[in-house]
Amino acid sequence: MQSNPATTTLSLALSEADLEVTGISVPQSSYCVGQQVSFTVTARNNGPSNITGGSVRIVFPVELTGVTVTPSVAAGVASVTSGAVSASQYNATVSMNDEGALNFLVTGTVSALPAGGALAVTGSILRPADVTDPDATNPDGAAPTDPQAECDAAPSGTGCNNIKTAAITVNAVPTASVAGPNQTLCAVTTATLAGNTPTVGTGTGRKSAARAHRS
Ligand SMILES: [Ca+2]
Ligand SMILES: [Ca+2]
Repeated sequence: MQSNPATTTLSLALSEADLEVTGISVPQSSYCVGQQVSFTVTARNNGPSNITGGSVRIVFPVELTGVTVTPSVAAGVASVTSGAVSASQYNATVSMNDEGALNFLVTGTVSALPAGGALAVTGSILRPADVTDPDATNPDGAAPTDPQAECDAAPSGTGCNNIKTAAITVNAVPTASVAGPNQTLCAVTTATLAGNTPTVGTGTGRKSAARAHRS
């Protein structure tokens, strides 16, 4: 004996949000070793859905020490639920309504000259598990954890607007062997510069004979 089929209503909400790191702004063209550096990462929800539980990650090199990160609302409705610096990363959990944006002001001290003479920094924003991002969603069903893996996954393929990088120039200590060209000397730096050796050449000299004076 069979009962009549019971009817229930099931609501499904499909959430999609194009999350983007719109840029990394650096106020100074170059910095000195020992100086405080600051830069701002801006993350935005281009919508259409609101998100809760997105992740913002900022990665910086070990030469940037004593790092603090101060978030603030850049546009619309957005907030940071939690955020912390650990090793060479800052990770935050964020909520952002459609068209909301957050600024993250990063400050730290350049403790040593980084490889290549620049601090390489990266800012990224990652979707929460229940929201798809049109250019950064791995459809494998696993919860998203790696911004680059989500960014490069099919079907959108390599690249996305969720990750931005910047190279912040740090002035090298001048060396004696390059005393000639213009160099930036940092106030906290001392350098001994050798004078340039004058160019040595050969030429023909001529001596005029003194005229005898007739009387
Ligand atoms: Ca995106
Ligand atoms: Ca992609």
